[in-house]
Amino acid sequence: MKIGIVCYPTHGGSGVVATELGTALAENGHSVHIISYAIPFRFESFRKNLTYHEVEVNAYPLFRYPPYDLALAGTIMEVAQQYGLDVIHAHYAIPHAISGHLAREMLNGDGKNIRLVTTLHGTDITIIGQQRVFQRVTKFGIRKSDGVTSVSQELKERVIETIDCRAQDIEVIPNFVDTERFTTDCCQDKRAQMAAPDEKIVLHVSNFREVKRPRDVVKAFALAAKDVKARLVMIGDGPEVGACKELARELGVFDRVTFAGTYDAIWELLPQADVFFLPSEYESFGLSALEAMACGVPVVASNTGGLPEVVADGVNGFLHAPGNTEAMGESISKLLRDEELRSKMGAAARECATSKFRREALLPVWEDYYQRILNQPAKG
Ligand code: GMT
Repeated sequence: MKIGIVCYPTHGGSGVVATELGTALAENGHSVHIISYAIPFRFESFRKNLTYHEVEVNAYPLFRYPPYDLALAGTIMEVAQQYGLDVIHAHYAIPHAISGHLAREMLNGDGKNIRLVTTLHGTDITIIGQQRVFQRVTKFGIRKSDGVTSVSQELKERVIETIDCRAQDIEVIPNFVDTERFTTDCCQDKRAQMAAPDEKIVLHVSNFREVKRPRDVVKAFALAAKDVKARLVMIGDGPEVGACKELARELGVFDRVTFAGTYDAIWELLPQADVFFLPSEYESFGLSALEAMACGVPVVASNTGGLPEVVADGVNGFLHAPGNTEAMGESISKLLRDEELRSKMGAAARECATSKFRREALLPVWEDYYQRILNQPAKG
Protein backbone atom coordinates (compact mmCIF):
# COMPACT_ATOMS: atom_id res chain seq x y z
CA MET A 1 0.00 0.00 0.00
CA LYS A 2 1.02 3.62 -0.48
CA ILE A 3 0.22 5.58 2.62
CA GLY A 4 0.53 9.30 3.39
CA ILE A 5 0.75 10.04 7.11
CA VAL A 6 -0.05 13.55 8.27
CA CYS A 7 1.01 14.48 11.79
CA TYR A 8 2.40 17.04 14.20
CA PRO A 9 6.17 16.82 14.53
CA THR A 10 6.41 17.99 18.13
CA HIS A 11 7.12 16.04 21.33
CA GLY A 12 3.63 14.68 21.78
CA GLY A 13 2.00 11.32 21.64
CA SER A 14 0.15 11.75 18.36
CA GLY A 15 3.32 12.58 16.40
CA VAL A 16 5.15 9.67 18.04
CA VAL A 17 2.35 7.22 17.21
CA ALA A 18 2.15 8.48 13.61
CA THR A 19 5.90 8.24 13.08
CA GLU A 20 6.28 4.84 14.72
CA LEU A 21 3.35 3.49 12.69
CA GLY A 22 4.85 4.90 9.48
CA THR A 23 8.23 3.36 10.28
CA ALA A 24 6.72 -0.04 11.05
CA LEU A 25 4.61 0.01 7.86
CA ALA A 26 7.68 0.97 5.81
CA GLU A 27 9.66 -1.89 7.34
CA ASN A 28 6.84 -4.19 6.32
CA GLY A 29 7.23 -3.13 2.68
CA HIS A 30 4.61 -0.39 2.33
CA SER A 31 5.55 2.90 0.76
CA VAL A 32 5.11 5.55 3.47
CA HIS A 33 5.15 9.35 3.12
CA ILE A 34 5.21 11.42 6.28
CA ILE A 35 3.87 14.95 5.83
CA SER A 36 4.44 17.64 8.45
CA TYR A 37 5.87 21.13 8.95
CA ALA A 38 9.10 19.80 10.48
CA ILE A 39 10.77 16.42 10.85
CA PRO A 40 8.90 14.53 13.58
CA PHE A 41 11.28 13.92 16.47
CA ARG A 42 11.18 10.13 16.26
CA PHE A 43 11.61 10.13 12.46
CA GLU A 44 14.81 8.52 11.16
CA SER A 45 15.92 9.70 7.73
CA PHE A 46 17.29 7.39 5.03
CA ARG A 47 15.14 4.39 5.80
CA LYS A 48 13.80 2.16 3.06
CA ASN A 49 10.24 2.99 1.89
CA LEU A 50 10.00 6.01 4.20
CA THR A 51 10.03 9.59 2.91
CA TYR A 52 9.47 12.89 4.66
CA HIS A 53 7.71 15.78 2.91
CA GLU A 54 7.88 19.21 4.47
CA VAL A 55 4.95 21.59 4.27
CA GLU A 56 6.25 25.00 3.29
CA VAL A 57 4.31 27.96 4.57
CA ASN A 58 5.49 31.26 3.20
CA ALA A 59 5.01 34.49 5.07
CA TYR A 60 3.35 37.32 3.18
CA PRO A 61 2.63 40.77 4.62
CA LEU A 62 -1.09 40.28 4.05
CA PHE A 63 -1.18 37.16 6.17
CA ARG A 64 -1.38 37.85 9.85
CA TYR A 65 -1.81 34.08 10.20
CA PRO A 66 -0.14 32.18 7.33
CA PRO A 67 -2.68 29.59 6.10
CA TYR A 68 -0.97 26.34 7.19
CA ASP A 69 -4.08 24.23 6.58
CA LEU A 70 -4.10 25.21 2.91
CA ALA A 71 -0.36 24.73 2.49
CA LEU A 72 -0.81 21.30 4.07
CA ALA A 73 -3.71 20.45 1.72
CA GLY A 74 -1.59 21.52 -1.26
CA THR A 75 1.32 19.36 -0.09
CA ILE A 76 -0.90 16.33 0.56
CA MET A 77 -2.39 16.74 -2.89
CA GLU A 78 1.03 16.90 -4.55
CA VAL A 79 2.33 13.86 -2.67
CA ALA A 80 -0.88 11.93 -3.39
CA GLN A 81 -0.63 12.69 -7.08
CA GLN A 82 3.09 12.12 -7.46
CA TYR A 83 3.21 8.84 -5.53
CA GLY A 84 -0.30 7.53 -6.20
CA LEU A 85 -1.32 7.30 -2.54
CA ASP A 86 -4.01 4.80 -1.59
CA VAL A 87 -4.59 6.18 1.88
CA ILE A 88 -4.15 9.55 3.58
CA HIS A 89 -3.90 8.90 7.31
CA ALA A 90 -4.50 12.04 9.37
CA HIS A 91 -3.32 11.88 12.97
CA TYR A 92 -5.26 14.47 14.98
CA ALA A 93 -8.49 15.85 13.57
CA ILE A 94 -7.64 19.54 13.43
CA PRO A 95 -6.48 20.52 10.84
CA HIS A 96 -5.15 17.28 9.39
CA ALA A 97 -8.47 15.60 8.58
CA ILE A 98 -9.80 18.77 6.96
CA SER A 99 -6.64 19.33 4.92
CA GLY A 100 -6.69 15.66 3.87
CA HIS A 101 -10.29 15.98 2.75
CA LEU A 102 -9.55 19.19 0.85
CA ALA A 103 -6.55 17.56 -0.88
CA ARG A 104 -8.78 14.69 -2.00
CA GLU A 105 -11.43 17.11 -3.28
CA MET A 106 -8.84 19.12 -5.17
CA LEU A 107 -7.69 16.00 -6.98
CA ASN A 108 -11.15 15.76 -8.53
CA GLY A 109 -11.47 12.52 -10.48
CA ASP A 110 -7.86 11.59 -9.69
CA GLY A 111 -8.56 11.59 -5.98
CA LYS A 112 -11.72 9.48 -6.07
CA ASN A 113 -10.09 6.33 -4.89
CA ILE A 114 -7.94 7.79 -2.16
CA ARG A 115 -9.25 6.94 1.28
CA LEU A 116 -9.01 9.30 4.23
CA VAL A 117 -8.43 7.73 7.64
CA THR A 118 -8.45 9.92 10.74
CA THR A 119 -7.04 8.85 14.08
CA LEU A 120 -8.36 10.75 17.07
CA HIS A 121 -5.76 11.16 19.80
CA GLY A 122 -7.66 12.87 22.58
CA THR A 123 -7.15 16.58 22.88
CA ASP A 124 -8.45 17.01 19.33
CA ILE A 125 -11.81 16.00 20.84
CA THR A 126 -11.53 16.90 24.53
CA ILE A 127 -9.89 20.33 24.27
CA ILE A 128 -9.69 21.65 20.69
CA GLY A 129 -12.89 19.91 19.60
CA GLN A 130 -14.76 21.58 22.47
CA GLN A 131 -13.88 25.11 21.38
CA ARG A 132 -17.00 26.55 19.78
CA VAL A 133 -15.22 27.69 16.67
CA PHE A 134 -13.74 24.23 16.03
CA GLN A 135 -16.62 22.00 17.06
CA ARG A 136 -18.37 21.78 13.70
CA VAL A 137 -15.09 21.72 11.83
CA THR A 138 -14.02 18.66 13.85
CA LYS A 139 -17.39 16.99 13.16
CA PHE A 140 -17.01 17.76 9.48
CA GLY A 141 -13.52 16.23 9.34
CA ILE A 142 -14.77 13.09 11.07
CA ARG A 143 -17.82 12.75 8.83
CA LYS A 144 -15.76 13.16 5.68
CA SER A 145 -13.25 10.48 6.73
CA ASP A 146 -13.64 7.02 5.22
CA GLY A 147 -12.38 5.54 8.46
CA VAL A 148 -12.05 6.94 11.97
CA THR A 149 -10.01 5.32 14.71
CA SER A 150 -9.67 6.14 18.35
CA VAL A 151 -6.75 5.21 20.62
CA SER A 152 -8.99 3.93 23.44
CA GLN A 153 -12.51 2.73 24.12
CA GLU A 154 -13.04 5.65 26.49
CA LEU A 155 -12.16 8.17 23.78
CA LYS A 156 -14.50 6.41 21.37
CA GLU A 157 -17.36 6.81 23.85
CA ARG A 158 -16.57 10.50 24.27
CA VAL A 159 -16.57 10.99 20.51
CA ILE A 160 -19.93 9.28 20.16
CA GLU A 161 -21.32 11.54 22.88
CA THR A 162 -19.87 14.82 21.64
CA ILE A 163 -19.69 14.42 17.87
CA ASP A 164 -22.91 12.51 17.48
CA CYS A 165 -21.66 9.69 15.30
CA ARG A 166 -22.41 5.99 15.28
CA ALA A 167 -20.43 3.46 17.30
CA GLN A 168 -19.79 1.33 14.21
CA ASP A 169 -18.08 4.28 12.52
CA ILE A 170 -15.21 4.35 15.02
CA GLU A 171 -12.65 1.60 15.37
CA VAL A 172 -10.59 1.36 18.55
CA ILE A 173 -6.97 0.61 17.70
CA PRO A 174 -4.77 1.11 20.75
CA ASN A 175 -1.31 2.62 20.49
CA PHE A 176 1.63 0.25 20.41
CA VAL A 177 5.16 0.19 21.73
CA ASP A 178 8.36 -1.16 20.24
CA THR A 179 9.24 -3.67 22.94
CA GLU A 180 12.67 -4.26 21.45
CA ARG A 181 13.64 -0.64 21.84
CA PHE A 182 11.82 -0.10 25.12
CA THR A 183 13.41 -2.80 27.27
CA THR A 184 14.15 -3.43 30.92
CA ASP A 185 17.93 -3.37 30.71
CA CYS A 186 18.91 -0.60 28.29
CA CYS A 187 21.69 1.90 29.10
CA GLN A 188 22.29 1.05 32.75
CA ASP A 189 25.20 3.51 32.84
CA LYS A 190 22.65 6.33 32.71
CA ARG A 191 21.37 5.57 36.19
CA ALA A 192 24.44 6.96 37.88
CA GLN A 193 23.99 10.21 35.97
CA MET A 194 20.35 10.51 37.01
CA ALA A 195 20.56 9.95 40.76
CA ALA A 196 22.83 8.98 43.62
CA PRO A 197 23.23 5.21 44.18
CA ASP A 198 21.08 5.29 47.31
CA GLU A 199 18.31 7.41 45.77
CA LYS A 200 15.20 5.84 44.21
CA ILE A 201 14.06 7.44 40.95
CA VAL A 202 10.56 8.75 40.23
CA LEU A 203 10.28 9.75 36.57
CA HIS A 204 7.77 12.06 34.91
CA VAL A 205 7.71 12.76 31.18
CA SER A 206 5.33 15.25 29.62
CA ASN A 207 4.90 18.52 27.80
CA PHE A 208 4.10 20.29 31.08
CA ARG A 209 0.73 21.54 29.99
CA GLU A 210 -2.02 22.01 32.59
CA VAL A 211 -3.83 18.85 31.45
CA LYS A 212 -0.81 16.87 32.72
CA ARG A 213 -1.14 18.40 36.22
CA PRO A 214 2.65 18.61 36.54
CA ARG A 215 2.39 20.50 39.84
CA ASP A 216 0.72 17.40 41.28
CA VAL A 217 3.88 15.52 40.32
CA VAL A 218 5.86 17.74 42.66
CA LYS A 219 3.20 17.70 45.41
CA ALA A 220 2.88 13.91 45.51
CA PHE A 221 6.62 13.44 45.26
CA ALA A 222 7.17 15.78 48.21
CA LEU A 223 4.86 13.54 50.28
CA ALA A 224 6.56 10.33 49.17
CA ALA A 225 10.03 11.79 49.70
CA LYS A 226 9.28 12.16 53.44
CA ASP A 227 9.46 8.37 53.82
CA VAL A 228 12.21 7.42 51.44
CA LYS A 229 15.36 8.81 49.86
CA ALA A 230 14.33 9.56 46.31
CA ARG A 231 14.88 11.84 43.34
CA LEU A 232 12.22 13.16 41.00
CA VAL A 233 13.41 13.42 37.39
CA MET A 234 11.21 15.67 35.27
CA ILE A 235 11.66 15.24 31.53
CA GLY A 236 10.11 17.61 29.01
CA ASP A 237 9.35 21.24 28.62
CA GLY A 238 6.21 23.37 28.59
CA PRO A 239 4.24 26.20 30.16
CA GLU A 240 4.10 24.78 33.71
CA VAL A 241 7.83 24.18 34.25
CA GLY A 242 8.34 27.49 36.05
CA ALA A 243 5.41 26.84 38.40
CA CYS A 244 6.76 23.36 39.17
CA LYS A 245 10.18 24.77 40.10
CA GLU A 246 8.53 27.37 42.29
CA LEU A 247 6.45 24.72 44.04
CA ALA A 248 9.45 22.43 44.52
CA ARG A 249 11.20 25.33 46.31
CA GLU A 250 8.11 26.05 48.42
CA LEU A 251 7.80 22.42 49.46
CA GLY A 252 11.49 22.17 50.29
CA VAL A 253 12.31 19.48 47.72
CA PHE A 254 14.01 21.55 45.03
CA ASP A 255 17.37 19.88 45.64
CA ARG A 256 15.73 16.48 45.11
CA VAL A 257 14.17 17.34 41.75
CA THR A 258 16.00 17.35 38.43
CA PHE A 259 14.42 19.43 35.68
CA ALA A 260 16.19 17.93 32.69
CA GLY A 261 14.32 19.53 29.77
CA THR A 262 13.49 17.48 26.69
CA TYR A 263 15.23 14.20 25.97
CA ASP A 264 14.44 12.38 22.74
CA ALA A 265 15.88 8.92 23.38
CA ILE A 266 13.54 8.36 26.31
CA TRP A 267 14.02 4.56 26.13
CA GLU A 268 17.48 5.18 27.62
CA LEU A 269 16.09 6.82 30.76
CA LEU A 270 12.88 4.91 31.44
CA PRO A 271 14.49 1.62 32.54
CA GLN A 272 16.43 3.49 35.23
CA ALA A 273 13.23 4.60 36.96
CA ASP A 274 11.70 2.89 39.98
CA VAL A 275 8.29 4.46 39.40
CA PHE A 276 6.78 6.31 36.45
CA PHE A 277 4.34 9.01 37.48
CA LEU A 278 1.55 10.49 35.32
CA PRO A 279 -1.13 12.28 37.37
CA SER A 280 -2.90 13.90 34.37
CA GLU A 281 -6.34 15.46 34.44
CA TYR A 282 -7.04 13.48 31.28
CA GLU A 283 -5.22 11.07 28.98
CA SER A 284 -6.97 9.46 26.04
CA PHE A 285 -4.38 6.68 26.29
CA GLY A 286 -1.13 7.62 28.05
CA LEU A 287 1.55 6.47 25.64
CA SER A 288 4.36 7.54 27.96
CA ALA A 289 2.96 5.23 30.65
CA LEU A 290 2.93 2.34 28.18
CA GLU A 291 6.54 3.06 27.21
CA ALA A 292 7.52 3.00 30.89
CA MET A 293 5.67 -0.29 31.35
CA ALA A 294 7.55 -1.82 28.42
CA CYS A 295 10.72 -0.93 30.33
CA GLY A 296 9.48 -2.85 33.36
CA VAL A 297 8.56 0.23 35.39
CA PRO A 298 5.34 0.29 37.46
CA VAL A 299 3.14 3.31 36.93
CA VAL A 300 1.32 5.59 39.35
CA ALA A 301 -1.27 7.55 37.39
CA SER A 302 -4.77 8.99 37.40
CA ASN A 303 -7.76 6.78 36.73
CA THR A 304 -8.88 9.01 33.91
CA GLY A 305 -9.66 8.62 30.21
CA GLY A 306 -8.00 5.63 28.60
CA LEU A 307 -5.36 5.14 31.32
CA PRO A 308 -7.29 2.29 33.01
CA GLU A 309 -7.19 0.48 29.64
CA VAL A 310 -3.38 0.60 29.80
CA VAL A 311 -2.50 0.42 33.50
CA ALA A 312 -4.17 -2.28 35.61
CA ASP A 313 -4.69 -0.89 39.10
CA GLY A 314 -2.99 -3.03 41.73
CA VAL A 315 -1.35 -5.24 39.10
CA ASN A 316 1.21 -3.16 37.24
CA GLY A 317 0.64 0.16 38.94
CA PHE A 318 -1.74 2.23 41.02
CA LEU A 319 -4.50 4.53 39.77
CA HIS A 320 -6.13 7.36 41.71
CA ALA A 321 -8.56 10.18 41.00
CA PRO A 322 -6.94 13.18 39.32
CA GLY A 323 -5.82 15.63 41.99
CA ASN A 324 -5.63 13.07 44.78
CA THR A 325 -1.96 13.78 45.43
CA GLU A 326 -2.08 12.25 48.90
CA ALA A 327 -3.08 8.81 47.61
CA MET A 328 -0.63 9.12 44.73
CA GLY A 329 2.19 10.05 47.12
CA GLU A 330 1.32 7.04 49.27
CA SER A 331 1.39 4.68 46.30
CA ILE A 332 4.74 6.04 45.17
CA SER A 333 6.14 5.67 48.67
CA LYS A 334 4.77 2.11 48.93
CA LEU A 335 6.46 1.09 45.69
CA LEU A 336 9.74 2.76 46.59
CA ARG A 337 9.89 1.14 50.02
CA ASP A 338 8.87 -2.36 48.99
CA GLU A 339 11.40 -3.77 46.51
CA GLU A 340 9.54 -7.05 46.14
CA LEU A 341 6.29 -5.29 45.24
CA ARG A 342 8.11 -2.92 42.90
CA SER A 343 9.79 -5.70 41.02
CA LYS A 344 6.61 -7.83 40.85
CA MET A 345 4.61 -4.91 39.46
CA GLY A 346 7.47 -3.96 37.13
CA ALA A 347 7.51 -7.48 35.67
CA ALA A 348 3.72 -7.38 35.29
CA ALA A 349 4.04 -4.02 33.51
CA ARG A 350 6.49 -5.45 30.96
CA GLU A 351 4.28 -8.50 30.52
CA CYS A 352 1.21 -6.35 29.84
CA ALA A 353 3.10 -4.17 27.33
CA THR A 354 4.41 -7.18 25.42
CA SER A 355 1.21 -9.19 25.46
CA LYS A 356 -1.33 -6.42 24.73
CA PHE A 357 0.47 -3.55 23.03
CA ARG A 358 3.41 -5.01 21.09
CA ARG A 359 4.19 -3.29 17.80
CA GLU A 360 4.32 -6.59 15.88
CA ALA A 361 0.86 -7.56 17.13
CA LEU A 362 -0.81 -4.25 16.28
CA LEU A 363 0.78 -3.63 12.89
CA PRO A 364 -1.36 -6.30 11.15
CA VAL A 365 -4.41 -4.74 12.79
CA TRP A 366 -3.58 -1.49 10.99
CA GLU A 367 -2.91 -3.26 7.70
CA ASP A 368 -6.25 -5.08 7.90
CA TYR A 369 -8.02 -1.88 8.78
CA TYR A 370 -6.59 0.02 5.78
CA GLN A 371 -7.52 -2.90 3.55
CA ARG A 372 -11.07 -2.93 4.88
CA ILE A 373 -11.42 0.78 4.22
CA LEU A 374 -9.96 0.35 0.72
CA ASN A 375 -12.52 -2.35 0.00
CA GLN A 376 -15.38 0.04 0.79
CA PRO A 377 -16.53 2.74 -1.66
CA ALA A 378 -14.77 6.06 -1.02
CA LYS A 379 -16.77 8.87 0.62
CA GLY A 380 -15.07 11.81 -1.08
O1 GMT B 1 -0.69 14.42 25.74
C1 GMT B 1 -0.36 15.34 25.02
O2 GMT B 1 -0.28 16.46 25.43
C2 GMT B 1 -0.03 15.11 23.59
C3 GMT B 1 -1.17 14.47 22.88
C4 GMT B 1 -1.01 14.55 21.39
O3 GMT B 1 -2.00 14.78 20.77
O4 GMT B 1 0.06 14.39 20.83
O5 GMT B 1 -1.28 13.12 23.33
C5 GMT B 1 -2.49 12.47 23.11
O6 GMT B 1 -2.24 11.41 22.21
C6 GMT B 1 -1.39 10.38 22.73
C7 GMT B 1 -1.16 9.36 21.63
O7 GMT B 1 -2.32 8.78 21.21
C8 GMT B 1 -2.01 9.77 23.97
O8 GMT B 1 -1.15 8.77 24.49
C9 GMT B 1 -2.21 10.86 25.03
O9 GMT B 1 -2.88 10.29 26.14
C10 GMT B 1 -3.06 11.97 24.45
N1 GMT B 1 -3.12 13.08 25.39
C11 GMT B 1 -4.23 13.47 25.98
O10 GMT B 1 -5.31 12.91 25.82
C12 GMT B 1 -4.10 14.61 26.94
